Amino acid sequence: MSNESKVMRQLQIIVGVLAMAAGSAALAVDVSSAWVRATPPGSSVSAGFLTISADPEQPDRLLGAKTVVASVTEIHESRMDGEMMRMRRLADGVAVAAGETVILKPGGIHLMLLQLQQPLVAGEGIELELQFERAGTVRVEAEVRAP
Ligand SMILES: [Cu+2]
Repeated sequence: MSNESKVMRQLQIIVGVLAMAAGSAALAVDVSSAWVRATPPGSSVSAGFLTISADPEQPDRLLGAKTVVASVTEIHESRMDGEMMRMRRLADGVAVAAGETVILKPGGIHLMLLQLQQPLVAGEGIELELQFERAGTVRVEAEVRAP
């Protein structure tokens, strides 16, 4: 291989790496409107809600979440079972199809914050760390709102 073609090959590799980097940045999910319920005195559980929009070209999946204020954070779904509202854990997380928006909201899918380490006070904020299959770790600030 001549020196000139070696340089050309190296340039091609660099351009390829840059294209991959730009591509992965564009595939990030968008997370907005994150909030958690303030806790009444003596309560050590809360719930978190947020809106996830996937990239138009790529689906993603919320696999889990954590926050320093709770020892355990699970993904739950509420559903009516006759007259009873029941919750179940979504072990496979939450799939978000390409170009779609999924809203975690009261009465539906939510983050369950268990074994809270501190009261959640309305008007304050906590950081949520979300784990996505493709986008990786996404950190958002969640507003604490009155229940
Ligand atoms: Cu729950």
